[in-house]
Amino acid sequence: LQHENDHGLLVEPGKPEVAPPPLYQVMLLNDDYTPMDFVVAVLQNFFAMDLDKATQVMLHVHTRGRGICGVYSREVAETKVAQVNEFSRMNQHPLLCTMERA
Ligand code: NFA
Repeated sequence: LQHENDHGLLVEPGKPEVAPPPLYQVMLLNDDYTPMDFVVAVLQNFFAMDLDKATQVMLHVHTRGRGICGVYSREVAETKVAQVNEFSRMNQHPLLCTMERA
């Protein structure tokens, strides 16, 4: 009998699942207080960006209000969001990381 997999899709037991998992954009939101160099360090350390790319993305978030850090499966995106927000709070910065369906 059909049942739902982790992503809410109907699947046949024993039949291989070929559909890719849903993807999520991990976003950073601008604020007035988090230092630019802290945001750059977050992008380098949690999203594997080099200094030039991290600076570009930070300036995009700063000028446009939000920006995409990366696109991941739900599990990976949830872990990135939790780790970035924990790290920001640990350093007393209000930087906010969120995720949304791609
Ligand atoms: N707007 C922040 C500042 O002027 C920098 C910032 C960029 C914060 C990107 C959050 C995200 N210090």
